[in-house]
Amino acid sequence: MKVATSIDFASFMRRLEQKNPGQPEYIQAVYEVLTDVIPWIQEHPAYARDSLLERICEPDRIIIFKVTWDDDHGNVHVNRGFRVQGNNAIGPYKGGLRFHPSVNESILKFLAFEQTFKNSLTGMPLGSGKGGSDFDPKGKSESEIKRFCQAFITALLPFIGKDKDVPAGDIGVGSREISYMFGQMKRIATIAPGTLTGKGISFGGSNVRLEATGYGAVYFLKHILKHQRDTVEGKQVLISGSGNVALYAAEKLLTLGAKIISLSDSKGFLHIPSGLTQSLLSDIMTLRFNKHQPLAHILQQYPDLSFHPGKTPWHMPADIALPCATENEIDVEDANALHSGGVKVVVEGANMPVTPGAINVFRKHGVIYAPGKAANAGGVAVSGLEMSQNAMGYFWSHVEVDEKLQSIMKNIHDQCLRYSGHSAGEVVNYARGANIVGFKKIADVMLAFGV
Ligand code: NDP
Ligand code: 2IT
Repeated sequence: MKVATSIDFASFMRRLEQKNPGQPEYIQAVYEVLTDVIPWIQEHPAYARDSLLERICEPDRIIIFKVTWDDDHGNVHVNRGFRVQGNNAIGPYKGGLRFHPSVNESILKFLAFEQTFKNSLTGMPLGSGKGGSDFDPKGKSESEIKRFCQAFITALLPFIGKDKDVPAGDIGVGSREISYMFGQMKRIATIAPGTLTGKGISFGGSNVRLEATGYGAVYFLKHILKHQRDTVEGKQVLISGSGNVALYAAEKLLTLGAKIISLSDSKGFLHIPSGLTQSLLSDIMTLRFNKHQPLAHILQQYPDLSFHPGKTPWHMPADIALPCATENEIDVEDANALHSGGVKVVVEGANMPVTPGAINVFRKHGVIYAPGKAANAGGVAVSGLEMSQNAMGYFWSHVEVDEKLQSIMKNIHDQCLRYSGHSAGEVVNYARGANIVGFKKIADVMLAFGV
């Protein structure tokens, strides 16, 4: 019998594209990981066997279901719901739910694929998954959002469970939606609290889960800078997005003395030339999280600020960029503008916000690039801590969870550094480190389990 000892990158990608036509985001995510993992496998041929890579790339299963709900005028709507169950080698499927009109199989497969490596990097026993719907929450009333959430989770419930698959939030799914879904689950079934994470603290949620992704990304940034013998204090930072990840990253950066000069949403970006203040941030949080209004409405309270419709913040001079909105929001042109504007470090709060071409621009110019699967892992890590607390029937204080989050982010940073393979004087390749560490752990477990 002949056992494979090497993998040809080009033919692997060709086969993947043929098998998954019309799924560019999924192909892009796999391409980014294999750029690092295939050369590593050539040096470690034990991992070329048993079709390990094919098995990690192909999700275990994809559940597609109909979500029917009625609007406030009695019209009935049909949306499509999905759950991609990626890989459960190291633990139950785990990952967020996204409600956004762009949601399709390609986007959820890319997100589930990224989640496999991210969850592996946390060091916790968490498998990977992602789900959601093409439902557009914008312009919907509170009761329409509620009815949609109830219909969605009713359809998904048979496929999830605390030891099976544990959803959480993502774009368009925050505390409000998680509460509606958890309420409906309790109404129709006996469910363990650990079936869903991101819950309110008064009904089984964890301290710091709300803040965890943004805080975690800033903790990761702190370690990057520390390795450069530098700190966040006084740095000019560009942030995109004004949702959960962006605003809690901003909150943590403010406490560390950074100057945040932009936020954004899908309509454009807000320029804050004199830097974000705590009171402006509180008002933006109220606007976005409580009133669910577009970012530009902040000008009604702060007429001196400027909002730039249809534009992104990447052409402004700064030291650091934190893309925290969505995938592919920094392309080659943006990357060149960031480099020309003096940006030295790019940390992904969002999932895959930087295109492969833009990553190459950063590499060419020595800009440090931290991939989302490492830098934004704080969210799912605290989801893992929420599951642990639910299993114990106990809870940890804000300080205790925050300390655990800090130590998890340090550990992820240090592992990426160790496996980055950079030579002395070279810029640390955090992406390579993250891809290899994430892959190796899953691969070892899959080899141990056998086919
Ligand atoms: P939210 O829904 O809270 O916020 C999303 C933000 O991104 C909003 O400002 C939104 O603007 C903007 N945005 C969304 N889609 C687009 C688009 N197509 N173009 C431009 N802007 C857009 O989501 P989160 O903050 O939770 O998620 C942001 C990113 O972080 C996503 O990539 C998500 O996958 C990732 N992430 C989230 C985690 C979490 O714990 N929530 C964990 C790890 C990663 P608008 O309101 O106008 O649509
Ligand atoms: O992309 C992500 O890591 C998330 N949306 C959070 C997943 C989770 O299960 O907390």
